Amino acid sequence: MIKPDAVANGHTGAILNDIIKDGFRIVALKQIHLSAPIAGKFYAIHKERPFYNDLVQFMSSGPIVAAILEKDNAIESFRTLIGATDPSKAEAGTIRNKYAKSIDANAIHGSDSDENAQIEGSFFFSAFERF
Ligand code: FUP
Repeated sequence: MIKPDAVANGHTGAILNDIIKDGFRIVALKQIHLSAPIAGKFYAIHKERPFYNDLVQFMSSGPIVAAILEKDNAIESFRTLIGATDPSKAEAGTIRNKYAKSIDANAIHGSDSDENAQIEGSFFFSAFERF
């Protein structure tokens, strides 16, 4: 998911280009504006964390771009491509290093396991939207 900060700053095309150039295939793609309740549901796993309310507010502050991506070893490969959660710690050349400004507005989200990738993919896309 490309987050509201990166979409608002006009980085959608550059980020998708980095993702494609890294060998990912786009299976599904859409731009949508999440309501606060829907963003809260997506991040329900973080409900008890101190940053949850700010995270939900931020993730519903503007449109996001959701995608399902395919590649061998996709989870690990994508996390290498996006860099550390805190952009000040993200390696040079990573998406967060290039396009993110803070740990809360950090440009992009990647699933952390195959299981969560299935859950998160189904959160955004029906079977008819996957190719
Ligand atoms: P990541 O898997 O890299 O997206 O990171 P996490 O799942 O740990 O965190 C999810 C989101 O919560 C981050 F993208 C941004 C937000 N967050 C904060 O706002 N503050 C924190 O200290 C940690 C995470």
